[in-house]
Amino acid sequence: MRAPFIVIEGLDRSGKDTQSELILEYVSSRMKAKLIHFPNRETTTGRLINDYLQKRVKLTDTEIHNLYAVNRREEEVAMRHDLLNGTALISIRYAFSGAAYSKAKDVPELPLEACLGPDRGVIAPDTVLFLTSRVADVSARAGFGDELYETSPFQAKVAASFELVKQESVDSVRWVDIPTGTIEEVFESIKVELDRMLADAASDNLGPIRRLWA
Ligand code: 2DT
Repeated sequence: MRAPFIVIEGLDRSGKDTQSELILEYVSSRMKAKLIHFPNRETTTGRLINDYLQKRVKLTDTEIHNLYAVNRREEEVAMRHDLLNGTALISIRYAFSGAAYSKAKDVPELPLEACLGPDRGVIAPDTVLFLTSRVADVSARAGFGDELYETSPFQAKVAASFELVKQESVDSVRWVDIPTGTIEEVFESIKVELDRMLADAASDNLGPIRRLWA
């Protein structure tokens, strides 16, 4: 049985970590499941990305963009193996953040096509759960401002870029905008999608692994 690949996306501090724990618990009660997170800060590329985000090293916008994409490609073999062997994957962030954050920088060397390019052909998730949120809300949350991208003007640009990325993605993935609400309300909306995917997985209806933006 091919297992589902679920991505949770959204602005910084939009509740991805909290919801992903709930998703993991829910899916784990039905099938094997793993939580992953991009950037994976544990690998060599991930440590460099971490130093960049903590403002300890400087990289060009193109260098960091490509580094994030490599950080994802490093996991492809293991991800494919898990999905084909019945382990559901829940990923906090993926190529959608990759394209949206770099596009939000609004620099000439990274037009939308260059932002999508390095991730074309990666494993496509079955569903993207996009946590909608207002910039004013996320910027008021604890810890906001610690890392490089956590400023309100930048988050507003990221929100606009996610819209562009969504338009590029709707043909190849199921993209679901999850309305804001309490933790419980948000999870209720998410559960509808999880039930659909779990039913598809159980009846072997997910189909083969697809490629993103390819
Ligand atoms: P976390 O706060 O989730 O650890 O993310 N980012 C992330 C990018 O700019 N490109 C990417 O490809 C990915 C996956 C979003 C750390 C920051 O990294 C940004 C916030």
